[in-house]
Amino acid sequence: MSMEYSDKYLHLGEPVDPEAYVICKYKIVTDLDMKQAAAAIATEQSTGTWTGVSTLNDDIFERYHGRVTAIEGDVATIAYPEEDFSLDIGGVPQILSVIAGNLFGLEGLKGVRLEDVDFPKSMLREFKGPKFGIPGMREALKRPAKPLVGTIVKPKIGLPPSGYADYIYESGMGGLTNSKDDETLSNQRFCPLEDRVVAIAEAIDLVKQETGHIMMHAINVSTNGERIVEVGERAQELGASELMVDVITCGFAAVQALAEDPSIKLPIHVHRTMHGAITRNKDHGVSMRVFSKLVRMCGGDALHVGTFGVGKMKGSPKEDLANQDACIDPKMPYKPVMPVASGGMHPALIEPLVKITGTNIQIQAGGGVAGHPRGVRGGALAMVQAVDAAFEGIPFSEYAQTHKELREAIAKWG
Ligand code: RUB
Repeated sequence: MSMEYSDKYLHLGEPVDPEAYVICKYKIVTDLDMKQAAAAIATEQSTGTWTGVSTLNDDIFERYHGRVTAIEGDVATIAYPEEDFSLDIGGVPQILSVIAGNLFGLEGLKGVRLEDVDFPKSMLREFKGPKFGIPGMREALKRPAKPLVGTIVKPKIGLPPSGYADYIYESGMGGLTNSKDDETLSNQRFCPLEDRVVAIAEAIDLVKQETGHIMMHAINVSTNGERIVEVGERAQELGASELMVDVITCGFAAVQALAEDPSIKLPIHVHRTMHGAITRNKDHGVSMRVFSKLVRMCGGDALHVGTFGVGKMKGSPKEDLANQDACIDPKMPYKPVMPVASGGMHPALIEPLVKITGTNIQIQAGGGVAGHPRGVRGGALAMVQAVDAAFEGIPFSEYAQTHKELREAIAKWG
C-alpha cells in the first residue's frame, strides 16, 4: 500500500473540537505500523488515495482531510471535518460512505471494525429522531412503567390471514402488549399484506372490546425504496397500529423516509435482519452500537438490540448494553428508542434479562410463546407473568407457585 500522505494525516494528541468533526473509533488488525494503518484510513476516506495527486492543493487538504487524533493499542480515533458531509442530498448513505466505506477493502489491513461514532450537534439537528420512541409507545399502549411484552408470530411463514388473526387475538387475550410480523413475511400469496392488516386490526379491536386491553402489531413493510412510504400508508389506512422495517436490507434511508413522512402517524419497529454479517466479527465490520445511533437519528421508534447473552442470537451483556445506551442516551437531542430484546427468548429467561436491562425494554418471544404447552394464550400469559414478577422483583420460583402458565414454561424450558 502506498502511503504518500501518511504523516500529514497524523494529528496525534491534538485537541479535537467535537462540534466541528465526526469522530470515529476504529479497531484495526494489521501487520503495518498502527500510525500507517490509521493514516491509510483517514487518507482513503477523505482527501487522498493510494498515491499523491496533482489536483490536491494545500487548501483542500487543510480544510477537508481526516485526522488521526489518537492511537490506543489497536484502536485509532479518526476525526472527519463536518464539511466532508452532505446531509441534504446524501444523508446517511453519504455518512456511511465516509465513515464506513472503502476502508474495509484496503488490502494492507487484515481487519477494521468501526466501533463507535460521535456527531457534532449541528449534524444531529438535521435529523428528527423518533416520533414516538419510549414515551410515545408507552402512552399509546397505556403502559407507563412495565417492560413491553410481545411475540413474533410463528411459524415465520405459512399462516393465512385468519390463522394469523387468531394468533394475535390469543396473544392479546393473554395480555401481550406487542406482536410483529417476522422478517421474511411480506406479501406472499398465502398471507397477502392487505388481508393480514385488516384481519389483525379486527383481532386487536376485539381484544380491546372484550377486555379493554390495548396492543399493537408491527406490519412488515420492508420493500424497495421507492415504494416503502406507499406501502406504509396503505397499511396505515387499512388499520395497522405499527410498521416494521428491516433496516440493513432496506437501508437507513427507508426508516427515515417513513419516519419523516408527515402522512405516516404510526410507530416504526426496526428489525435488523442480516446485521450479523456486518456486526458479528469482532475484528471486521461495524458495531451494532453505530447502527443503533443511526436508527435513532433516522426516527426508528423501537430497535432490536440483542438478547444480552441470554437468548439465541450472538451477543453479550456488555455489547448489547452499549446498543441499549445508544437507544436511550439522554445527551442525544431525540426521544429514546425502545430497545427490543428478541431471539430465543422465553418466560424463564426474563428474570435474568431484566436484571441486566432494567424495565425500559420490549421483550419478545416467538417460539417462547407459540411453543408453550397450552398454546399461544398460555405462552402469552406465561410471558406476562414473567414480566410482572421481574417488575415486582419477585423471584420466579416463588411467583411460579401461584401462576401455572409460568410454572409450565419453566418446566419446559427453564
Ligand atoms: C425471534 C426471531 C427474530 C429475532 C432476530 O423468534 O426469529 O427475528 O428476533 O434476532 P424466536 P435479533 O423468539 O422464536 O427466537 O432481534 O437479535 O435481530
